[in-house]
Amino acid sequence: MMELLSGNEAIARGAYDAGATVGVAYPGTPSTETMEEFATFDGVYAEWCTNEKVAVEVGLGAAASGVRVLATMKHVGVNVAADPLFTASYTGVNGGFVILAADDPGMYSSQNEQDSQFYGQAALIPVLSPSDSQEAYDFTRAAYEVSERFDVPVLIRSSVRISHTKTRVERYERSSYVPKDYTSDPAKWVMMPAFAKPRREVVLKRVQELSDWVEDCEFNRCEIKDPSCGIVCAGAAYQHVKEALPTASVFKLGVTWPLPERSLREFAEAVEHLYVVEEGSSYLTQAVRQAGLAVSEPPCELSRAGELSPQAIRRAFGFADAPHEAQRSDLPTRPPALCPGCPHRLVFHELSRLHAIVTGDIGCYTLGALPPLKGMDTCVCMGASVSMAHGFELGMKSPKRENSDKRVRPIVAVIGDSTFMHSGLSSLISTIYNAGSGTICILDNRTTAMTGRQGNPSNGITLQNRLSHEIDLKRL
Ligand SMILES: Cc1ncc(C[n+]2csc(CCOP(=O)(O)OP(=O)(O)O)c2C)c(N)n1
Repeated sequence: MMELLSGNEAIARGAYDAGATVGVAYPGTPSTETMEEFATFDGVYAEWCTNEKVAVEVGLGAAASGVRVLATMKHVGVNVAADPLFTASYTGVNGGFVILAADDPGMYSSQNEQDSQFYGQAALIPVLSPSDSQEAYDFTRAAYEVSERFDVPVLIRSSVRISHTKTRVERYERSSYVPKDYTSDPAKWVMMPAFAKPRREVVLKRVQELSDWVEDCEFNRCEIKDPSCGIVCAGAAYQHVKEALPTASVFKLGVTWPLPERSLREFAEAVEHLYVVEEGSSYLTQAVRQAGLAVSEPPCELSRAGELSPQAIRRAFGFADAPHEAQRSDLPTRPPALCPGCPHRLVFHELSRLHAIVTGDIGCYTLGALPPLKGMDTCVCMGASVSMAHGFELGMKSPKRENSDKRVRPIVAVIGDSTFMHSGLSSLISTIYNAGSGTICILDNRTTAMTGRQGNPSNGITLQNRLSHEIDLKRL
């Protein structure tokens, strides 16, 4: 059956067709639609968790019990989930556990750029990097086999171009997966030092097994054309390379950790110059160099900032022409703005008038930082408004500041309802515990607006519209 699917939809279908029955996520661009799609399938359970750490822990529990699980998040969500993720590499899984990390090079809707492949390398869990929706489907489906065969969570690393572009996908029969049995095994699951030390040996042995497996893995392929120029690439970068340098030889990686070092060495021997083209980081370049291969630099440097494009690659490789660029620059820019009539405007207006130091947070309301409101001093990561307000309070109370009139500016944290539940709550508890006295404004618009109006604990609307509790913010 052939369908036109976005990478996100393809990942959801891949998981479903692999027999996954539990989905856990916290929304975040560009990953959000994946779980929204998965939640619509027959016979699955899916939920928004309060944050990504919780999602990975719920997912790990479900996988431990023996079912196949999909967890989805954006790249910064992986930072939040990193704690359970690194130790899940030690415990392993039981039912297959696949985690989508959707990166946002170009920062279309993010506070930073990160390459999630580093997480796979650091946590020693395999990373599959699809370059179109068919691969997103195929890799996700196969990731469950990999997860169970090597008893390890598997990371699917996508990026905005893959997540949101629709390409053709051929689907296969849904697997008739039967959940595995669960038997208590503290030596595998209770990660205190006495048990974690032997598990470390298991992890290291697994790295060797994965390194053997990846050499013959069908997700990597070598396309030999012009032997003077060989390019190693993966994900969206592969599509850009094919368009920009159609005659180049290409080693296309589907698995980006661990690397198929022997196969890469053979490719390097078959080409005169070996290059790595990648987006937003030097992860792959470093990894290929670590494998002992000499990587050449293109004539002009490829920027590590922003999204890659065929034009940028052509320029880096010394071609003067840059197709499509003129059309691009004709497009008007459309900076985001608070919706007309948004009640939060007044909050920022008032805070500006009070000349408050406003520690902000992430959500629609971050736009209150822009003119004409200009009502925000900081915005770093989800939850940081509350803890940074406490930090400002500590700094402003400093005795060295005795004669400064700056100390009289009120300090106010501004945070949305979903963001408060995500991680503002633990900051609030810390502030109260430490006798902080700042003001916190929870901008409760009864929804997670920024990512498309998902439910959250303070409005009590769950992903699959189950009967639920609504947390009372005032009482809390
Ligand atoms: C760790 C992390 N996860 C997810 C996101 C994506 N994200 C940014 S703000 C936000 C929620 C915003 O909802 P809310 O706080 O209710 O504010 P609103 O947009 O409704 O004003 C989400 C999911 C992120 N930036 N960082």
